[in-house]
Amino acid sequence: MKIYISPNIQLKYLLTLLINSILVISFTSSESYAGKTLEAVKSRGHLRCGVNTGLPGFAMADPRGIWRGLDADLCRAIAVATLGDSSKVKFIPLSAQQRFTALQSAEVDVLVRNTTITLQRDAAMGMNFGPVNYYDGQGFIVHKDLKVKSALELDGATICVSPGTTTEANLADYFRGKGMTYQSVVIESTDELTQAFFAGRCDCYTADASALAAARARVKFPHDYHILPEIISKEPLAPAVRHGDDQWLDIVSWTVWAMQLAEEYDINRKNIDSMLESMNPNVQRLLGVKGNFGEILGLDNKWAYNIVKQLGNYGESFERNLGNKTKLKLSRGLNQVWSRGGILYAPPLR
Ligand SMILES: N[C@@H](CCC(=O)N[C@@H](CS)C(=O)NCC(=O)O)C(=O)O
Repeated sequence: MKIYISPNIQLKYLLTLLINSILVISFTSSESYAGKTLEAVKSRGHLRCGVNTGLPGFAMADPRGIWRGLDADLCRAIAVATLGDSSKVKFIPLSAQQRFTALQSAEVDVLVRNTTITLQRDAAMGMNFGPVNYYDGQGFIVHKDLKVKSALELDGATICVSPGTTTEANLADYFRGKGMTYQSVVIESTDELTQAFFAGRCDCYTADASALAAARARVKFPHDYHILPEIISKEPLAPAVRHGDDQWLDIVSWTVWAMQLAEEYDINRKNIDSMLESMNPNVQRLLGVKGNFGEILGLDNKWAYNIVKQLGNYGESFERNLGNKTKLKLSRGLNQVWSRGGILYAPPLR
């Protein structure tokens, strides 16, 4: 297990960004990807999708080796859009620190790995982000024995945190802003990090709130742990692609939006064939009954129909992976279509 305790997180974070930026410049200047990703995926016959090494609800291989989760479903949806078949994906597990170089070196076609959009990542690291597929925020979890009720009581605490994440940087900002101190225990593998926390090596574990729910769902006595009320950051998680291939960004973006639009128009896996008869022009355009919207993207006109037929709409994927029937039991909150009180607002497909 690789553990180190770092008093100066901010410097280390900047150093990681600098190294990543140098790698980005060397990769992007030597190769141009314009329009090439779709061609590469088609000729290879499968999508290479960068995912988490194991985050329940988002991307995690089940005991049979089948990848499950909201992010895994988005990888499959992109495979359906481009190749017509949800099984044509190779899942590439990546740690937080590996993820950006894997995308830049074209080891993956797309990164769907609980990754927060930030200005640095967007503008200085050679990436473009598609639409958010999960609105998250950073929180803290503690053992109930600690009798801590608020993050403001964590002064001097030992905190488990993942390296190369916005989590690490937000933690430093939050504590500095409150005039509090902490000692971080930084471990690259999520599995080992959460094990270290549950074994009592840290007073507290900080991560995206969905990841805290996922971690708690994995322990024997989840009720021994308390997720503190403070959410200290915005973590809009979105798929990322390389700069320089606009068509590919459009495909990834409209794949996210197609699943959200299907939910907005009440199209699901069960009723989709009867929806082909719908008189609603929005439904007709989405399902390829009218227009050539797939073709405009470089895809089959039945791209969105195929996605929903094989995987369901966004809400179906959410419920299957994160909702009340899962161990995570996350509520829809912001991650609901706008017409039902959330902030998922897909643009018009016309
Ligand atoms: N959303 C944040 C955090 C993402 C993140 O990587 N979180 C950790 C904690 S759940 C993780 O997934 N670690 C797993 C790993 O690095 O393999 C980011 O984009 O920086």
